[in-house]
Amino acid sequence: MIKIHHLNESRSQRILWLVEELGLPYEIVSYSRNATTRLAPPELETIHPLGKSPVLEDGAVKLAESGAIVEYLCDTYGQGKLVVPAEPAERAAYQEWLHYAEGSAMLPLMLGMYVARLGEAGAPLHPRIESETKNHLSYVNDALGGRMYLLGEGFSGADVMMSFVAEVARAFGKLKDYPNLDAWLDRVHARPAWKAALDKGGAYALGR
Ligand SMILES: N[C@@H](CCC(=O)N[C@@H](CS)C(=O)NCC(=O)O)C(=O)O
Repeated sequence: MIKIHHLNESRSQRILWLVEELGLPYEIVSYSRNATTRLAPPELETIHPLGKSPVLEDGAVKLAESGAIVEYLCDTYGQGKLVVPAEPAERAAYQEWLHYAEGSAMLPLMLGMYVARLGEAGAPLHPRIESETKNHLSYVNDALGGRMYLLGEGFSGADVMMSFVAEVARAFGKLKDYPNLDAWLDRVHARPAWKAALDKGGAYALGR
C-alpha cells in the first residue's frame, strides 16, 4: 500500500490531497514540526537522508520530491481520473508547471519567509524579493485567465503542485492583486478530495 510520510502544515498535504483525488488506499505516517524551530523531527532522516516531507513509498519506489511524486502518482494511477497529457506539446506544458512550482515560484516566497526573520538586517533584500514575488504571481495569475484549471477545463497534477505556491502567497496576504489565482485557489479548496485530505492530514493553518 502507498505510504506517505507527512509533516504537519507542510507540502505533504498536497500529496494526501492527490491520493484522495485518485481514490487510492494509502497509509499516513505522521510527523510533527518542532514547535519552536518549525523544523521536521529527526525521525524523518531515518526515512530519507534529507529529512524532509513529503516522502512517498509505493512498493520498490521511494521518492522525496513533490514534483516527482505528483508525476509518478498521476502517470501510474491517474488515467481516467485526472488530466495526464500524452500529446508531446501538452505534456511539456504540464511538466513545466510541475517543475516550475518548486523550481521557481516557491523561491521568492521562501526567501521572503526567511529574510523576514532577519528584521532590519534583511531590508536590502526586500525590493528584489518583492519584485520577484510579483513577477511570479502575475505570471500564474495571467496563465489562469479564462481558465478553470492550469491546463484548461480539466484538473491535473499541475494544479496540485501549484496549490502550495498560492497557499503560501495567501498566507502572506499576497493574493489580493491576483484575482484569477485567488479564485482558482478557492476552486481547488472546494474540491471534496481537498476537504477529505484536510480531515486526514491534521493541523494545516495554511489551508483554512
Ligand atoms: N522541494 C521539496 C521541498 C521539501 C521541503 O522542504 N519540505 C518541508 C516541508 S514544507 C520540510 O520538510 N521542512 C522541514 C525541515 O526542513 O526541517 C518538495 O517539494 O518536496
